[in-house]
Order: sequence, then C-alpha cells, then structure tokens
Amino acid sequence: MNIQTKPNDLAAFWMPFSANRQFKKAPRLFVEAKGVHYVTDDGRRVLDGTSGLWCVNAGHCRPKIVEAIKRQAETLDFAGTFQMGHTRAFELANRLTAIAPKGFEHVFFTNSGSESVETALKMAIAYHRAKGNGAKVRLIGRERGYHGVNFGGTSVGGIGGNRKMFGTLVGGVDHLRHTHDLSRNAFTRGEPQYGAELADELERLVTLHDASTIAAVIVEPVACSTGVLIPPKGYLKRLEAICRKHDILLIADEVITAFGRLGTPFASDYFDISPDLITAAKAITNGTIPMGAVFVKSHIHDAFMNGPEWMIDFFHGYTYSGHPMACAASIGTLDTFVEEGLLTRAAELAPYWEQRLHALKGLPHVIDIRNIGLIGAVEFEPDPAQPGKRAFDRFVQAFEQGLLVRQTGDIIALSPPLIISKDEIDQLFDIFTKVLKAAT
Ligand code: PXG
Repeated sequence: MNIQTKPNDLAAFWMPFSANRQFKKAPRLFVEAKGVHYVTDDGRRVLDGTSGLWCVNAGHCRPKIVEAIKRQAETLDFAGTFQMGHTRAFELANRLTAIAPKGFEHVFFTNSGSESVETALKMAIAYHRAKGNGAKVRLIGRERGYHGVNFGGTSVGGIGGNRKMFGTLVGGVDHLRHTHDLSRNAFTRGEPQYGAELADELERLVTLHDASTIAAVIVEPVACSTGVLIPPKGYLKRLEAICRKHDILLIADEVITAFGRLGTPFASDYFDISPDLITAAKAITNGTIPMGAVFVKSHIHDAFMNGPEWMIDFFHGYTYSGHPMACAASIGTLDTFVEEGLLTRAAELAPYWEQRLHALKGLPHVIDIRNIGLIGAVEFEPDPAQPGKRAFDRFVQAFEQGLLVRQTGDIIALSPPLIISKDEIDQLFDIFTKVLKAAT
C-alpha cells in the first residue's frame, strides 16, 4: 500500500465537514473495504459502525453491484437525459416506484441528497403555481433539521453551525421547533412517548403567515445528522393531518431512512404517513456512485403536464440526472437488497440492537441513549469548557480500537450495514463499551 501520510501530502484536499488541521496531524485513511469492515492504510481492520456515511446499507464491495458497474462502464458510459434517454434510467425508475410507498408513481433523478432536497423544494413551489396558487411560496423546515448544504437545504435546515456563516440564505422560510426533550424522554427505547403536540407548531405558523402563503413543510422522519432525534409517538401523523388541512405539501426527507434503515423499505412505511414528495440518495446505490432521487406522487407530476406537449414541463435537472453508471449501480443494489431481504432485515435485528445499546446506560457521562431500527445514539453530558469535545474524543478512541462511529456535537451515532450479524453487533458494542468505560 503506497499511500503517503506525511502532513504535506494531505494539504491539497480541503476535506468537507472536517477538522482539517487535526486530521492531517493524525490521519485516518482507508484503502479497502469488504462486508462490514474497512481496512486502514496501516493494515488494521475497522468495523464500520456507520455504513460509511449512512449509505452502505448492503455492506461494502458487494459482487452484484460491482459487476453491474463494470458491465455498464463497458457498454454505455454516459448518455444524457435532457430530451434524450437511455433504457437503464427507465428500468430503474420502474424498479424504484415498485418498492416505494403507495402512490409514488414517478421518480426525478439527482446526484445527491442535497440536490434531491433542492429539487423537491422547487417542485413544491412550482406545483402550487401550476395549480394557480402562485402565492404559496413559503417553506417550513424544523430546528435541528439537516437537508444538505445547498442554499435551499441550508435555509430549511435548522442547525445553527451550518447556517451562521452564509448570510441571509433563502427568504420566506420558517421553522418548527425540534422534538428533542431529554427532560421527558431520556433513555426511551424506540419512539418517545411525549411531544406529539409539537406538531401543532405548524398551526401557529399558519396563523402567523396564512396557509395561502405556505408551499411545503420538509422534515426528516428521524433527524439523523443532528444526533438521531426520533419523532414522538403520533407526531408525524399529526403533522401530516395539519398539512392536509391547509393544502401544504409534506416532504419527507428520507436521504438516510429510505432503503431499509428502520426495518421497512421507507420510514414513511414505518410511521404510516403518506407525504407528497420523498427525497432519497445514499443507499440508493449502496454508496457506490453518487445518486439521489425524488419520489413524486401523480397529482404533483400531473400538475406539470398541462402545457403544450412539445414544451419542457419542469425547468430543472442536472447533467447527470439518471447517469447510466449510477442507474446500473442502483439496479445492482436493489437486486442485492431484495435477494438478501435487507429492506426489512433491520426489523429482525432491532430488538437485539436495542438491548445491547441500552446496556451502555450508566457509563461515564452518558445522559441519553436512543434507538430505532438499526440506528442508535449515545448522548454525553457536554464538557462546559469544550462542547462537542467529549464525543469527538470517543470517536477518535473508537477508531483506534477498530470501530468507526459518527460524532455530531456531544452525540455518537451508530448505523452499521444492514448485513451485520449478531456476533458483529457484539463486537461493535464490546469495543464501544471499552471506550466509554475508559473515559474520564
Ligand atoms: N438530507 C438528509 C436527511 C441527509 O441526512 C442530506 C439531505 C444531504 O445529502 P448529501 O448527499 O448532499 O450529503 C443528508 C446527508 C452524518 C452525515 O454523519 C449525514 C449526511 C451527510 C454526511 C454525514 O450525520 N446526511
């Protein structure tokens, strides 16, 4: 393995969402991966407790996906989808709508979660205009929400650190309150009991802005990036009902939760909600080739099909929307998911996962533990002098012990590939317990 790790060699790549100076002093570099493991440049195996960045749901370097990508690269490397097409994109759209929740009959392709979010927000505003409601333009997000890093997504997003450096962002945006409430819900297993009434915040915003000015509400069914905030029982259904009442579109941002993370194909299935638009990305190609998708219900799609037939119906799209390589990777991914039952496997593992995770209660500084499907989070009491440092240290220590976890603020999130075995879940928690016990 020929990777140079001298600090100077690492200078050129300005890493995203990273502490560049810290990393470059003590780099963490991967050179290979297989199944639920990475291999570092110094030959150590590291258990992937995060499915890469919440995307490698079927585990790494899976043969069907590798084969599909190789075959596609040899056959049709690129073809655009503006006024042209190629068969793979149509094949994939059909495969995706077949597993999507009821009513989602159309798919718009993008290249990332951020692009899926921008697409859905623009679609929502344009939909109302096409229906003759051109004043319905406001967008509602939620505090602590994460919807990617483009201007629309940053604006509806609710993480202060991601917003503060970037000026006034997009206008006409408001936010619901977040649902995280340790005083009532700490150490809940699964969905928290308290907080459904926070959905009524939307009524407050309707009173303030008037429903005739609001296009859409966007929420993550489970807010993962901000530290795994699980919706209180009944919250999402209540939010859905208020949206319906006021003709406000509900966008479920399922960039992380789509494709089996909760033990159902989509989180909308899990929570029994029926949004108007669903944004997806990440596991759609098992993380192999960048791709995103917006799932669209017919009433939205059809509203755009009213102009002259020869005219463009939606003035939006990306050079690489429906890229052949990404389509092939996604078809290989869906084959793997279906053959191995991965879209529902998290439901089988969830009880064991929950039991091992909640056994961390009582370890130093742990103030909350939460779980749903094959997702877990441990929250630490912040060190007042250095908020976030405690969880960052656990992340680095876990890596040194052979486990990859994800840190955000003083929270560690866990989301291993859905192929993980019970033995490997034991290994994951054995390492993590050791790290937490050693904490000062
Ligand atoms: N929406 C949601 C709900 C996401 O979680 C995005 C949009 C943006 O996707 P792209 O593909 O543009 O990054 C995301 C991305 C983490 C982590 O560890 C989460 C994301 C990305 C990177 C790290 O929490 N979520």
